[in-house]
Amino acid sequence: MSNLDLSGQINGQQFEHLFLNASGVHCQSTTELDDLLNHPAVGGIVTKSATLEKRDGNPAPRYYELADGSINSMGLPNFGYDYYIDYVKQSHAKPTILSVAGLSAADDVQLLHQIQASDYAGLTELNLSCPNVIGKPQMAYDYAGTEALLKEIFAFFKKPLGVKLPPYFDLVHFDQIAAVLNQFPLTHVNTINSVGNGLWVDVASESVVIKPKGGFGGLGGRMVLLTALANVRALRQRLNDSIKIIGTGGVKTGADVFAHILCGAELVSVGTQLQVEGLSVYDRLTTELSRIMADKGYHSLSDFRGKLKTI
Ligand code: RRO
Repeated sequence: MSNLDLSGQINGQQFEHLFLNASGVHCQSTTELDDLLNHPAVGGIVTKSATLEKRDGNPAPRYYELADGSINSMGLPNFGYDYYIDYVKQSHAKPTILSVAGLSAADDVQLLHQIQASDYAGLTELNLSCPNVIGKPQMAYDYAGTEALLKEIFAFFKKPLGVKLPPYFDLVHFDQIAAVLNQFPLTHVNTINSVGNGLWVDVASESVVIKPKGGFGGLGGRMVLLTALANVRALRQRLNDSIKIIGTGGVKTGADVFAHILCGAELVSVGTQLQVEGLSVYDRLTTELSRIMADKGYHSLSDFRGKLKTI
């Protein structure tokens, strides 16, 4: 099992191992990012989405673990752009993805100008899908707005850039977002962000479980696996081959990882289950995935990537 090839590539950058963290989990501080990079089964890291200035985020409690996943309304707590660009500019043994999230389209443009002007040469990911900033809708649900923003960005941004997308739920919406994204030289899309604005009700206390926004928050973990797989699959069927897909959402077992790859994911990131289980989740997932691949006689992810059968 140890000689399996679990690698993937984005924009020619080799990720020796397919696993990443999902942005937001174990990636706010440099210590957490170092932990991830030092783990042998982690192929690379994604930073917490950086805003122009440091933010404390929403009031606690703002993350709650459910039997089958999680609900969060963190509100973009992060140490600010300077902190994360300093980190990714250092020399690391594995690829880095700098996630950025403006609080407005103008902020997005400014963040990307700063990256363009820096000497960072790695991957950047623009988060178009944070569901938790009060009063700020998720940009990627506005197709015309996303197109206009990407047009403005690619007029000056010449470095490798991908986007983080929210989940879509209608086949026409997959067509619409793919038609926008295919106009641009994106390196990748990362799909899905949390399923925005769910609500958990604790019946015993007759209460919501997180404080911000009256209890509404983004859903993650196993309960979103089917939505995540649908988004990976539908986008893989529609996007240019050059735009790779990072599959995010609902991964709890090696079989879930296998399913993401079958749907077309190049790499797979782990969010809620990393929060629940800690870094050892990557060892378990590697063992479980490797066993499935060995049983099926597969040697590399490319043996089955995107090869989901239909009936
Ligand atoms: O910080 C958050 O509340 C957050 C972000 Br930026 C995001 O992209 N997705 C999410 O579930 N939470």
